[in-house]
This record gives sequence, structure tokens and C-alpha cells, in this order.
Amino acid sequence: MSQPATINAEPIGITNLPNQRYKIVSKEGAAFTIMLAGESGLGKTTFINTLFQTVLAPHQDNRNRFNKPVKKTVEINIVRAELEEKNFKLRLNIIDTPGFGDNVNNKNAWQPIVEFIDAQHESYMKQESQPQRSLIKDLRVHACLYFIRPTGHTLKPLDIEAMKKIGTRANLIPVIAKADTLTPNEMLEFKKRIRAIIEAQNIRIYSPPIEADDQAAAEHAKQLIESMPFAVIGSEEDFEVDGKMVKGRRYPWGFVEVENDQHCDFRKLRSLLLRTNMLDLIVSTQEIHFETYRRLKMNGEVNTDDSKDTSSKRKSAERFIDNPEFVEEEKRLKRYFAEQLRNEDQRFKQWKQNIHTEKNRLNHDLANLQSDMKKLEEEVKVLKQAKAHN
Ligand SMILES: Nc1nc2c(ncn2[C@@H]2O[C@H](COP(=O)(O)OP(=O)(O)OP(=O)(O)O)[C@@H](O)[C@H]2O)c(=O)[nH]1
Ligand SMILES: [Mg+2]
Repeated sequence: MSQPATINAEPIGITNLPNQRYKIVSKEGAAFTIMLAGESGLGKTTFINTLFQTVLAPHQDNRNRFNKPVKKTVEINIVRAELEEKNFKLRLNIIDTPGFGDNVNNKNAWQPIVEFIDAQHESYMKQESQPQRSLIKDLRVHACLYFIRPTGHTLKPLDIEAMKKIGTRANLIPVIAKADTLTPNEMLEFKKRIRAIIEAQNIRIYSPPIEADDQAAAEHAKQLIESMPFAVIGSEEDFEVDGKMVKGRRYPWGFVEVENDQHCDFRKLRSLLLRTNMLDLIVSTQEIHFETYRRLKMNGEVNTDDSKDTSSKRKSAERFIDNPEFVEEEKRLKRYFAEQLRNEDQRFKQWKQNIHTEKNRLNHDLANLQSDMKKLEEEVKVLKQAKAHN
């Protein structure tokens, strides 16, 4: 892997991260891995560059079978970048995958993606026991954005299958690509239909936790859940609107803005990924997806050497994941970690309160000292005057 790029774009808000769950984020900052998946040409590479306001994932120059140049991603491309805002560091990994759907037979087109996710769990598991944690290479996928073609109709069987497979291994976030190609009503209908399919097909998607003791955060999480699947617009071009440069796409009939909530859900998705839910994505990857992988592995139910999905072992692993017992266990784990996080928050609030009390006490002491000093100065003055008279 090459040296990580340093992003010098406008602040994108990662400094809010320590406020989420400061404790889990170590002094070195956080490491966060986002994966992009879905059919070819839906704007995956463009989206990454829009999200980070820079050409972070270059479009690869390739040629199609007619020898025409095309900017397609042809292999899994790992981009590393470091972001720093107000002393908070984020080590970012972007896994940009080649879109599928171009082949005559697209069956199992999702396989390289699923294998990549599994391989990262496997690699982390092997490294875990080594003594020097700083040497661990961790590319476990914390969020997989799955791009859906904005047909306005329904989900393809390939999408359903791919999402099912990904959802059992990583935090799956479905995204409707190129939101500018559907009218607002078409988009509403399309979203409704996709949500119904996700439910009917038992596709596991990431759901932001609703915090019981923080009303504003709970409201925000509810809004995010209602917006799923997020409709996004990507653009690598800036246009001037009312004297301000904004990202968007220009059409003969008008202009669509990436960061306008009336036009798409880009801001909500960015907030989920980089501000409000980054830590939950990291923690749930560790506690749910990685732990599940480890458990299946221990039970001998995952065999990473199998390249074919027809393997009976993999089938039994999937049966395990669909098992109500597993679902119960997952719920229990989620409740447990939500509880842990709440306790952490409580401890932090208490600690803040103690500091506040201590500060008040010190201020009070300081005021007393100052007043004592003033009195002493007065006394010295009086004594000096008395001495002068004598
Ligand atoms: N209308 C519209 N076009 C978009 C949007 N995002 C990207 N595009 C265009 O779609 C084309 C494909 O974009 P890419 O970002 O290369 O798509 P990709 O998903 O990475 O494609 P593969 O690498 O082949 O998988 C480009 O011409 C983009 O300018 C969008 O939100 N709306
Ligand atoms: Mg691409």
C-alpha cells in the first residue's frame, strides 16, 4: 500500500467524533474503513471524492472491449488517507470496489466483496494474539455502502443476494445512487418499495441506535432511520450559486445541490458516517460482526479457503446467522453495549461535574487569597504612612 494521502479540504466535522464516545477513541485517533459496493457506473468513486471534498479515489483509466477509454474501477482499490481537525486524527481506509453487472453471468458477482470482508476478519483474528498491537493491520470494514440503481422500480435479484451476504458480515448501508435522476415523488415511492423488500427478504441493514437518555440524539437517529435507504448525489465539480461555491450537477432545467436536504440525503449520510455514528459503526463491527465471525470460525463453520459459495460449511454458517438464537444473541449484545456506552457517558458527565465543582472551589479560594492580599497591601500602606510621619 502506498503512503496515506493527507486531506487538506474544508473541515468536514470529524472533530465531533470525540464528543460521541471520547473514551474508545485512543490518543492516536480513530481508524475507520468504508467500503463501496454495487453495480458499475453508479457513482461510487465519485461519491467518495464528494464526501471528502477532494479526488481521494482517482477514477482508473481503462478501455472497454471497443477500445474506448472508460473511467471504471477494475480492481479492489484501497485508498488510505489521514485527516486531522483540531488535533483529532482520523486514519481512513476506503475500499473502492469494481462495480458488478457487466458480465454475461453476474451470478456471485458479490463474491470478491464478501471474501474481502471475511479475509479482513480472518487476518485480524490471526494478528490479535501478537504482542505489539501497534503493528496490527486492521482493514475490517466498518461500513459498506451498497449503491442501488435509481430505476424507480424494484431491487434486482443480484442486489438482494449481494445485500443479504454483505449484511451478515458488515454494517450494510443501502444507498440510492444518482438521486438527481428521480423526481421527489418517484424517490419516495422507490424508497418505500426498497424498505419493504429489505424487510421481506430479511436483509440486515445498519440501524443507528436510539439513545434513551439523549433526546436530541434519539431524534437524529430516528431521522436517519426514516431516510434509509439514503438517496445521494455525487459530484466532483463546484459551481457558483449566489456568490458561493457549491458542489452539484447542472442541467439545462436547473441545478441540483449535493448538500441540499431538499435534493438528496447526502448530508444525513455524511453525518452518520463521519459525525454521529462513526464510533457505533466501529464498535458494532468489533462486537457483532467480528465476534460472529470468530464464533463461527471456532465452531468450524467458516472455511476461508473455500472459494465457492456452494460450500456446505458456508451454507451452515449462513444458517447459523439466520438462526433466531443468533438474532437473540445479537440483540442481547447490542443491549449490553448500549448499556456500557450509557455508563461511560454517565461517568463522563460525573467527571465533568466534579471538574466544574473543583473549578468553582479554586476560584473561590483564589478570590479569598486576592482579598487577603489586598488587605495586607492596605496594612503595608498604613504602616508605611505611619513610619513616614515618625
Ligand atoms: N447524474 C448523476 N451522475 C453521477 C452521479 N455520481 C456520479 N455520476 C456520474 O456517473 C458516472 C460513473 O461514476 P463513477 O463514480 O465512476 O461510478 P462507479 O460506481 O465508481 O463505477 P465503476 O468504477 O465502474 O464501478 C460518471 O460519469 C459520474 O460523473 C450522480 O449523483 N448523479
Ligand atoms: Mg469506481
